[in-house]
Amino acid sequence: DAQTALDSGTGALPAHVGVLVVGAGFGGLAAAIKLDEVGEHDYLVIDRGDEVGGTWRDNTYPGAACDVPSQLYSFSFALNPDWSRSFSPQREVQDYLRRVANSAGVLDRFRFRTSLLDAAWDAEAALWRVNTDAGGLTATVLVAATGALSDAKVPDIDGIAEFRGELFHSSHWNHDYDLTGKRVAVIGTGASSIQIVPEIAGHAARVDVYQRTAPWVMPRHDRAISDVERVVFRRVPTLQRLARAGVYWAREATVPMFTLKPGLGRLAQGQARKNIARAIADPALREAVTPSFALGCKRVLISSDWYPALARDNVDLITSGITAITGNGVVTADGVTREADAIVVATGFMPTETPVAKHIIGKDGRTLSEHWSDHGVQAYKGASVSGFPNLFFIVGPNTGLGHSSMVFMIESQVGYLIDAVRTMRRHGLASVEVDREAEAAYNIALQRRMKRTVWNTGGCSSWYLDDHGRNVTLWPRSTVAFRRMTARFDLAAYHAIARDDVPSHQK
Ligand code: N01
Repeated sequence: DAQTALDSGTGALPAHVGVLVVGAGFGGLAAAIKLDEVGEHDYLVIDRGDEVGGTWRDNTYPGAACDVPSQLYSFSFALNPDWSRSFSPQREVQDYLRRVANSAGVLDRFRFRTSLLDAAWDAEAALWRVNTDAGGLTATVLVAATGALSDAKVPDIDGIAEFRGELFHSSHWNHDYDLTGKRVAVIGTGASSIQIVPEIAGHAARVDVYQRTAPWVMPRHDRAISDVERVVFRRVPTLQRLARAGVYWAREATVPMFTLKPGLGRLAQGQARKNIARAIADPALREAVTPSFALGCKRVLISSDWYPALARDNVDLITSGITAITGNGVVTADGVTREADAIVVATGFMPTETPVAKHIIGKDGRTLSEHWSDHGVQAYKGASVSGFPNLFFIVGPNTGLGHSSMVFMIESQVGYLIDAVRTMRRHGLASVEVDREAEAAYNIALQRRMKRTVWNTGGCSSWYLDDHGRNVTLWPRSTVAFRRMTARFDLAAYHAIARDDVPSHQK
């Protein structure tokens, strides 16, 4: 399967496509499959990587696994009866995506090792002029399915470039470098770090964990899925759908805790505190790992081996801030230098910057980054931006989740895209551009709702927020509400131009 996924997608680029999708992760793959399903075969997916998978292809660090229950972490149209655990290891998610791509028969429409350089809207011809490092093409519709967590954020720590040991980001793990017996510094205590540290602590000589902010960590109730369950799920898919629905609604029931009544999180905080008390005897360490903000304000992490790992003799939690990195170690504000053979930078990604925005040039000749730096990062229904006709986002602004599976949100957004493409065809439209007023009204209402969520009131700073403290990342309602909102492409909110009014338009 892996070889087929690698071998496909190597042909030359066509001169023009109806729909160009950038990104071959969950989002791009779902877009391809659904376009195919409705008979819109004139599409192409490009990706800078070697195969499908996106973030699941790239994040191969030790311990990488999904922190959303596996029953929820698959497409609704391709359930996976073969998950081996209730929380899937990265490899299984990646294998699943390869299998889905292969069996859908869409890979001949993918071009890998192809990076978007720029895409500029040509208003006269009503199409996108796209340059990639594998050549140029034009596209009627451009879909940014590039993900929120695809570009690594490496902090600009004084002296970081001078470090003479091995240094890599969690999403670019160097598997050729053996950490056995090494002194390892891990910077960051987010979702990636809490999976990495317990895995490497057993064979590294020592691990220094540099914590800037303690996260809330709930127990992870992971278990093996038995052969019997797998056979049942394979033979009776309805039972798997029922199991999935159970997990789904349990997650959905937690939405008010994040969005309406942040106080409800105190119950969960009690559980998280017990999780600390069970694993850590040292009162000073207990205090150091106890967060000072409301649960939910940052992503709630799950792990049953994080605190036990921190309690190991060869693991130290360092809470004094990093001031510099030298040729052979890390210096903290208390004046101590700790030597390290390797530094793992688990400092996250650039979700609010949306790096692809630098490459997309709208109808007034400015990039989407420039547009957003004036107006704030925002989109209509997470999908469309005024000034950028025929551009659609999958995992656009304010479509992320703190409580459930992104795959559900991705399918909603793909549904909106597909309906847009079909609406354009049905009405003979060359372009659709969301009205500035509709976009503004949508975002004013959204940010008003955001004000009472735990992400804004919980007393933390997080990657959910932009430089002005606006949450531009998460969806502040239930996923059901999002599905309803995106069920139909909302043509009334768009300025449309008919094909007949664009003489040179590609049919
Ligand atoms: O990144 P993060 P991540 N000096 O941004 C710290 C998803 N994910 O890669 O909290 C020192 O969460 C930073 O500190 P602070 C998931 O959505 C999913 O761990 O900003 N420290 C924080 O502790 C997740 O939320 C899975 O004060 C610095 C850490 O680095 C998202 O990916 C698994 C620093 C960064 O945490 C990102 O997770 C893994 C600096 N200069 C990830 N800069 C699943 O299981 C940052 N930090 C599905």
